[in-house]
Amino acid sequence: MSKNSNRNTIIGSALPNLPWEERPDTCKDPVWRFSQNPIIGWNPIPSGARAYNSAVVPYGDGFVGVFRIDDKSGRAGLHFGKSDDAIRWELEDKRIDWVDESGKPNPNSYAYDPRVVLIEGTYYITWCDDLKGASIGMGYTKDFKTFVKVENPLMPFNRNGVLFPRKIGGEYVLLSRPSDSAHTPFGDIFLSHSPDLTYWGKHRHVMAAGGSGWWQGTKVGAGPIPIETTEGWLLFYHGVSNTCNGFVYSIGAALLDLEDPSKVLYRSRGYLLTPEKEYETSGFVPNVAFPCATMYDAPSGKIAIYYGAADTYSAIAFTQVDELISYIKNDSEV
Ligand code: BMA
Repeated sequence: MSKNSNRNTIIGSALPNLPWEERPDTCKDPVWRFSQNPIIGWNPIPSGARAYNSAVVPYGDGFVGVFRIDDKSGRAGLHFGKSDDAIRWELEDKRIDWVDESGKPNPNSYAYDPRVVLIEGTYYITWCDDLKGASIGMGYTKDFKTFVKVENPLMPFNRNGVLFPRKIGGEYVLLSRPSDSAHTPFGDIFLSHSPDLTYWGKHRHVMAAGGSGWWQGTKVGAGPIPIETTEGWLLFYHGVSNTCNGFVYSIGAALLDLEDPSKVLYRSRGYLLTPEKEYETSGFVPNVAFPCATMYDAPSGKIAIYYGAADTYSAIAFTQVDELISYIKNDSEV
């Protein structure tokens, strides 16, 4: 498949100003890194030490994002950022001030690994929140000025809450990864349904850690918002392997059934990206590649994957949807 092919595989909008770089001739892989990585380094704002595992979306003529930034006490919080090109980011020094639905302050004690999705005119944000332990936090904004925090959708312990970008069968659908209170040594991806984004049920198992590939043998967690394609929901996820030097976080992808996304149609047997570059293998937590967002240009099938590297840096990788899907299908293990 030529890189400029146009099969309209992605069901979505055009984004002609998507950051993009062609695959270098020396690279034969379906996913390749941006040559300007990392795009955000140590101490990106006066109050913050590290900005990573963050979510970005197109907004107006440019881009905005909700960034995980660890402050100089090490505590994680969420900050707003904006950019003209989705590469150079202007990050606010102050954390997002959450309010409740009546406008009263509704602070959280910590917050990390945000995802942002536009559903029917509202931007929903999910993150790992503190509900007497790690749980899924949820909020929304219409203008990236007022941020409303709503009820936690699921009980602790849980992480990696990721909403689908539209209702499926008339209901909202949320991926999550039930966990424990610390650095969980297990974890499968589940999904839950809701008629109203408040009450969640009809929980289904989606995919387990393991398989013949050791890179995802310990745990898996949903990454960016799934991308709707003619071949199914394209879900990038992180897979974790346990080594004598700790966990290693890599990136894989799966295709889920469009009508029933608890059904995995295809799943990459090998990883698509694993920590290799110094900004991935060395930092606050070495050997972590953790994707929380993608942006795409539907007509060309170009996808930019935003990932956190070594719990320190923000980085971008690229892929082309048709090539990626045929790669996954050719070496799939569900
Ligand atoms: C997970 C989360 C991520 C982090 C990863 C590696 O449990 O806390 O935020 O990137 O560990 O440290």
